[in-house]
Amino acid sequence: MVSSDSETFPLQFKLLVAGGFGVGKTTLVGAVSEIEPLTTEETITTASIGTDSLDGIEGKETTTVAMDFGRITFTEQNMVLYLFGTPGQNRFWFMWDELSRGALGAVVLADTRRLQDCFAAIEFFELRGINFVVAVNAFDGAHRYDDAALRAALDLKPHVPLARCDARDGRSVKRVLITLIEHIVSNFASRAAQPAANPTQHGATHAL
Ligand SMILES: Nc1nc2c(ncn2[C@@H]2O[C@H](COP(=O)(O)OP(=O)(O)O)[C@@H](O)[C@H]2O)c(=O)[nH]1
Ligand SMILES: [Mg+2]
Repeated sequence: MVSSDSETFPLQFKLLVAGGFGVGKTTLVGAVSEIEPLTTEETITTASIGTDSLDGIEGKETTTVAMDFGRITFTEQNMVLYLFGTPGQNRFWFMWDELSRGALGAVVLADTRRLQDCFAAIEFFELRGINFVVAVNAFDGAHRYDDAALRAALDLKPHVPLARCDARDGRSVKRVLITLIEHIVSNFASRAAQPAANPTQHGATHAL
């Protein structure tokens, strides 16, 4: 699926970065983007205090009003990923459908101190059949849970990858993105391998 011929035009994919307010979406996009991330951060004003919960993220001083945008090139794979950070606050839900148009997959960032904040994002992608991985962001002082406990708490389907990351560390974020791409590729492959509903097309399953 991914060509290694650098002469050919790169494969370009749109990916979303979702999760609750203050979970590290802007940080993640900024850590890997090779272009100056296009963000629309605003200082948290007294107007948004009370609207945006700051419990557990008292150090946060800015908020993404619209979205983050970044680009990352994987030269060897001749692949370019475009990252779109979704606004975390509930009052921006109306933008999600528009943003997710044409998206190949998503990273749902989770903070173990406020796991419930990513439930809405998980449900959104499940309902729309958009492939996603959950990446637990390693905040200082946050309790470390094992995978089984996290999967149970998030009610994650067994096939959904669960990753750990530090959103400030580009290499860590790249690993999450690669996990997502591998998940997408394997889902496409297994869907293509499913026996066709029409018996006359049965031979198509052997094409892989
Ligand atoms: N310790 C730690 N802090 C982080 C990490 N990711 C983000 N932060 C901090 O958490 C705060 C919120 O991050 P931000 O990217 O603005 O969250 P967003 O609302 O999801 O875009 C910022 O002060 C970040 O510096 C992380 O992996 N570890
Ligand atoms: Mg942000």
